Amino acid sequence: MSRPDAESKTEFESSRISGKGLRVALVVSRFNNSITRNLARGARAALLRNGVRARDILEVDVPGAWELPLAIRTLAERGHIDAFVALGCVIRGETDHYKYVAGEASRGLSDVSLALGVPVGFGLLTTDTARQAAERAGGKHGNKGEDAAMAALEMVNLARRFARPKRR
Ligand code: INI
Repeated sequence: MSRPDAESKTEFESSRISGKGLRVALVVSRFNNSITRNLARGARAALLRNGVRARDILEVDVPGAWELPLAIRTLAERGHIDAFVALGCVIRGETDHYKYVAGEASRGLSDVSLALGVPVGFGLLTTDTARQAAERAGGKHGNKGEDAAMAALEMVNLARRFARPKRR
């Protein structure tokens, strides 16, 4: 049985989310870029709306979803970034390729986030059709890029709330 929309949407603690003073990187796949451009647009708008300064948003692109995890690790090693937003789109084709790209990219994003201890908003669409993807990239099902950006900010805020006090 399908669930009502309100229950299946990601819920954010909007009142608790602030992006003030944060540096955030959008890592965007060029594969299916008519979709991923819209994800990036939604993510950027959400960051700006929540207090991240335009100059503190870094945007880099990569060939496909497969490359997202390594790009994040590389950026994390080069400079201070408070959170990442990974944006990509894998559409099921006729072959098993979909399964490997979608599965391994997803696993890689989880691995890199846990290994670095840095939030990675998961904005990787995995859909059966291009239409379903478009509906989730600024269409009738919202914009998952925006959701991923909000999730990343919320996780930075959570870490700050529970930060250990500095020893004197
Ligand atoms: N990359 C995507 O981001 N989405 C896809 O749907 C996709 N498909 O279907 O193949 C895809 N493949 C490319 C992959 O991410 C790598 O960029 C490529 O294999 C080079 O390493």
